[in-house]
Amino acid sequence: MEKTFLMIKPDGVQRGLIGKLVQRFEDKGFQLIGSKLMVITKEQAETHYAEHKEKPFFGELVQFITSGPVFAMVWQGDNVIALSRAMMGKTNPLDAAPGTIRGDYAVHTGNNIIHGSDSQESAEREIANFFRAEELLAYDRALQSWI
Ligand code: FUP
Repeated sequence: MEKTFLMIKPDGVQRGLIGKLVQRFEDKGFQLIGSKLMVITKEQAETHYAEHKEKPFFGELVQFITSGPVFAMVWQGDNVIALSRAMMGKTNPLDAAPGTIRGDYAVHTGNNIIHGSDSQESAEREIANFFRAEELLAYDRALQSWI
């Protein structure tokens, strides 16, 4: 089953959006198989955003993502990577459609509430950066066959 790494960023946690955002992914039909509230280390942040290392906003990005607790999650389901990206909306909230998470809750690119893996390769790398294998719990749900 496909898995993705989603993370409610410090702005989403500070604004009290954890419950609402978890609800959206549960409502869609995805299964939460791991989660934790954590303050990520500078090393974890730099690994997570390694593709942006040379960008002018890299320092600010690492500073922001380590500035307070994040809510890290692993979700499972068919096409969960692409579908959760669609639910999040475009990176820049100016382009994010109403009805998406960033379209509904975010104003600036820097503080855009949530991260989601953009490919299977990123998902595997990102899950390994934040979770140990034993922290992920696969379990059967009776409702799953209806989705
Ligand atoms: P996304 O995959 O939608 O999270 O977007 P990116 O990987 O392109 O960017 C990661 C994060 O870098 C964004 F969530 C916010 C930050 N960023 C900026 O601050 N400025 C930019 O111009 C682009 C991205």
